Amino acid sequence: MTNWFMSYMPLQASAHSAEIDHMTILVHWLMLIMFVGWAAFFVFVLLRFRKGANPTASYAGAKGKFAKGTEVVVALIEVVLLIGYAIPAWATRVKPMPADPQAVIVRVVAHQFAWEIQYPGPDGKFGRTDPKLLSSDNLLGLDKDDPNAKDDIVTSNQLNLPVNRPVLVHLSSQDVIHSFGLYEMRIKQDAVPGLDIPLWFIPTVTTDQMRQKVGKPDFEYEIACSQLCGLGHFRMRGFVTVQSEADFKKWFDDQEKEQHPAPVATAPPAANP
Ligand SMILES: [Cu+2]
Repeated sequence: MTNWFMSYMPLQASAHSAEIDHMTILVHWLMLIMFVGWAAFFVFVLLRFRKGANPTASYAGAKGKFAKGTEVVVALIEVVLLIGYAIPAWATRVKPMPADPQAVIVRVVAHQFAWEIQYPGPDGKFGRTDPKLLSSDNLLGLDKDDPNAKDDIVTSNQLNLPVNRPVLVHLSSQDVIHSFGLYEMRIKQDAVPGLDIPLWFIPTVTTDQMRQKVGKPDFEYEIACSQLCGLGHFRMRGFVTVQSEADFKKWFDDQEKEQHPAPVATAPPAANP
């Protein structure tokens, strides 16, 4: 059943996705057993207490201990799933990211209906953003006069990440509640206006490797907004490109050159003859 179940799931592409899937499969097993069990019990009750066999209603109720016993067993299994699997998986995700100077730190800001991505640049500091600076060509509201913003890289709906390095995302929203869903990474987190919510994961499969796995040369990891956030919710899609370290560095350097071209050196004034 595990293989059958997994064939309906997005492929795993982050370090913790197998753990999440393991728990999801256990929960589905429990639900399947309960569905069959309760359905059989329901049919049994329909037959056992049919009008023909019980012409006069009994107001005392059934005396059997079976139903109560089953409820206790189901509750116990749920406690085991919660304490043994769900809480530990949640605790790892909300723990601070493993200290790693090589981690990629990025801001993701949701708005109706797109994802704005901000990389801090080589100085490691995010430039200031301000809602007053929002405009059609500055969808992040970045304060370009802030010294920390001078080397920041800003993209729309495109998040590039290196493979096998922890990624720390600072997630926020400019307007309503959105939800940052990366299905192959088994990541989903609400983006809430006024809050900076950290989340982290380690991508383990590059986009190129995933294209080969799924046999689709145009496959892309998608950032799907997972909260109904307005009329344009259906088109609120971003993309994640997971790259080798060298490809990521090249992409980053190209963005730096494109977004922050070095000031053109002006020729010194010609000396008067
Ligand atoms: Cu949204």
